[in-house]
Amino acid sequence: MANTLNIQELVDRREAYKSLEAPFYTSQEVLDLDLEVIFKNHWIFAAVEPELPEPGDCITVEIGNVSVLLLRGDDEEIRGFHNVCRHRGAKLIDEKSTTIGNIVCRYHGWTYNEDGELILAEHMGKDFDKSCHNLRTVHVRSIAGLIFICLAEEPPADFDEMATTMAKYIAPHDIANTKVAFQSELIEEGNWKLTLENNRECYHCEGNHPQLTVPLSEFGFGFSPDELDERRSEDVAKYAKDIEENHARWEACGLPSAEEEHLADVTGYRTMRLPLMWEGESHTVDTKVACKKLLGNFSRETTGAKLGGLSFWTHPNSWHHFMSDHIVTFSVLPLSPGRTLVRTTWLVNKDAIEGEDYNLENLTQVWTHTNQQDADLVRLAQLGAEMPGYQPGPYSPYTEPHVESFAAWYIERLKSHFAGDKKVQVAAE
Ligand code: 3BY
Ligand code: FES
Ligand code: FE
Repeated sequence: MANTLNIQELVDRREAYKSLEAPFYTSQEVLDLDLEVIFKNHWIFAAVEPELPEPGDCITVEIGNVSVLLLRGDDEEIRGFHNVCRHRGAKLIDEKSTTIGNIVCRYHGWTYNEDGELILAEHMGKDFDKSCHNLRTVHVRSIAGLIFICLAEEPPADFDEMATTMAKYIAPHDIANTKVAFQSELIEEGNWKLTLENNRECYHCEGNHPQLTVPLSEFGFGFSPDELDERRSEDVAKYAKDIEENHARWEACGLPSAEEEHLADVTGYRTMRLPLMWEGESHTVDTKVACKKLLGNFSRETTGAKLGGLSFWTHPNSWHHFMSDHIVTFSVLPLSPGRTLVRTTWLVNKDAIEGEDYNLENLTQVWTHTNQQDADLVRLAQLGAEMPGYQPGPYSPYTEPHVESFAAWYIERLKSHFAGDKKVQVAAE
């Protein structure tokens, strides 16, 4: 008799501060549940507004078996729809990115306007009610240019709190006046949760990320008390002072910088602006800005270029780094139990000219290399999770607390689902 996996039992017996049991990383049943409970019922980071800068610009985002069409209308608003025709269900927009007038289905020509209303359907007879066949909408919210979508009928309401807080942190980087300098799509050979867990710690950074010479420095200081010799204690104290002084300076420039941690919320997130090492201007190999034209109102004369790195991490699928000259955003989408898409987007001032103001190689190399190195680590973690020798192992309380926050959040969301929480409804198919 085939073994059936009791996911609820695995959820209930999960031990805090330990990695998850193997089926969470390897099983198709768990991935199906993740897609339903996590990805269809939470706010998912999907894109940045500069990916669709003009009215008529349209992009598609695939979440599991759902394709979402995002379209900027003449009123500049971005709307989201299920990318499925209401006639016989053909996929409407097949491209990743295009520019359209109305949404016209290629199959029999049904045509929808930018509000998703069916405005043309030939040969359906005079009694046919077009208004019953509008596109199904998807919730879309932009936080100062970061586009989040939610496939649930009733999305988690605490998004508003994150949006209010984060708009203040992000707005000075002025995403509206940026352009996409580069976008990469990397398929990691591992479960999406391994990608997220890997992102939530820098325990692995020293040994694996030679290009990350502008470390997200806080991660370098996860010493346990017995490891704090005199030299390390001095470094830690110096870094704390550095943060304090920089925060005061940045706040005076109108840049919110203090840590906000809401990792146990349904819409869980964390943010903080951190100093960068050495010259400390940006995420580049020489740590200087990659783009001469800074973002927003930043300038060498007023704010200076040393504005640290504002990091923003969200459950379940994103992280972002905002510097004085460029922004890097990462979106994680599961493809199968052992394959995950990581989409990385680099934004620079929209007036910056490639070759003159920035060099693409210099702009992208830290994260291109770091992503590749992370992909290789995730691949190894997946290979291990698939072996009979795998057992959940302990997280470091000093360097992996945010891995625990992510795992605990995930388990809590599944518990909530099993408890029948109305806010997390699995769509009845
Ligand atoms: O990009 C990040 O936020 C994480 C943190 C440290 C490791 N990884 C690079
Ligand atoms: Fe779209 Fe027929 S399936 S018009
Ligand atoms: Fe890494």
